[in-house]
Amino acid sequence: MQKKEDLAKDRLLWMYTQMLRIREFEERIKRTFVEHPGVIRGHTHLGDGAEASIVGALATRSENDLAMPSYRCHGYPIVLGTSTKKMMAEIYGRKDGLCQGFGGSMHLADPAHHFPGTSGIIGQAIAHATGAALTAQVKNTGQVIYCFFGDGSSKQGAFYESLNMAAVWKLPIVYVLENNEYQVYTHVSLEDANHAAGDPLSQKAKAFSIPGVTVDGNDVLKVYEEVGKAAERARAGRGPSLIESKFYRFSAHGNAITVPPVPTQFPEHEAIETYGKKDEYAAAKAKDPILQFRTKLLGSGVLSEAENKRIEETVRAEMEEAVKFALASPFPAPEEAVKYVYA
Ligand SMILES: Cc1ncc(C[n+]2csc(CCOP(=O)(O)OP(=O)(O)O)c2C)c(N)n1
Ligand SMILES: [Mg+2]
Repeated sequence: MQKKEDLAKDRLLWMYTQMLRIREFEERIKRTFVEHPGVIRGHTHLGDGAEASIVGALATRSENDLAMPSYRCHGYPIVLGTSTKKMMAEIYGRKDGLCQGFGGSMHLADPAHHFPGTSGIIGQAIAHATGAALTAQVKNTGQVIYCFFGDGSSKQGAFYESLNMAAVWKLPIVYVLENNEYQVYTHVSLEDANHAAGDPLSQKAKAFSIPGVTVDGNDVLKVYEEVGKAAERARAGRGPSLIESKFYRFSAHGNAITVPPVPTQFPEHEAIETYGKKDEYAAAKAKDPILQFRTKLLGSGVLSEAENKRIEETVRAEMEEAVKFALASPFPAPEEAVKYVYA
């Protein structure tokens, strides 16, 4: 893996573009709730705010490494190369979706692009990813598994059992604890509701004698650096690490607006307004990971204003196409409902 100082211009621009693609994809889903009410059914959890954390981590992958996140999962396959048309169609519940419309937002899967699947049962994806790391070790595939989960999920029993097993067997896995400050509506801090004991949460690594670091999850290059070290360690057969990546969840916990009255504006601040934390939200927005990276790239001459405009337009056009594709796709036939049910 290259040092962050040595990353070539095209790699930096690739990272920036992936961050924009994730943001725009999520923005299009928000707009869907307003522009095409009733089209998205069931819960949808958005990952805006996590762009630097996701891209910084996945930029350290080798070709066959797997990414295994939790249910807030749209950003990862976008970076891995999954078709955003198929993703959008899946979230719209359509036949041309990634999982023929049966999985929806929480259960995207694309094994061909190193994205085996996700789980709506929080914490369980940690166990699944640990199992995948055991497979990689037993079969000697050379793969590293990138496991992502939230601050809330880090309290689950599966977290402790999995990290214990991975540490004992030195499994090739990197645990990325995404501390976005919230578990549904409950804040992580000690002063507030205190849902998760321990600060920083990365100190949980000490219990397993594995490296544990906390990183600014709004800084894509810092995430790249720390996750990169952990991935190299895993690949060298030295076992797992725990990286706590700290950023902010810009959207409400989840969205499921399927019945009238339809809002005229997406309730972006829903969670924040529930708590009356507009200042907290504004402070987090000032540290927006995309804004920070863009400023850095413009300042260092890696990106020009003209090139930025071109990238933004390309990304917008891609997601516009994804929405059109999804809307044009039919629903699966009712008789297909039991097709993939085995028990
Ligand atoms: C086992 C289980 N318990 C409770 C829930 C309900 N639930 C859904 S998301 C969530 C909080 C997850 O918080 P976190 O792990 O921080 O992830 P984030 O939503 O912030 O990405 C809970 C409790 C669930 N899905 N599964
Ligand atoms: Mg959280």
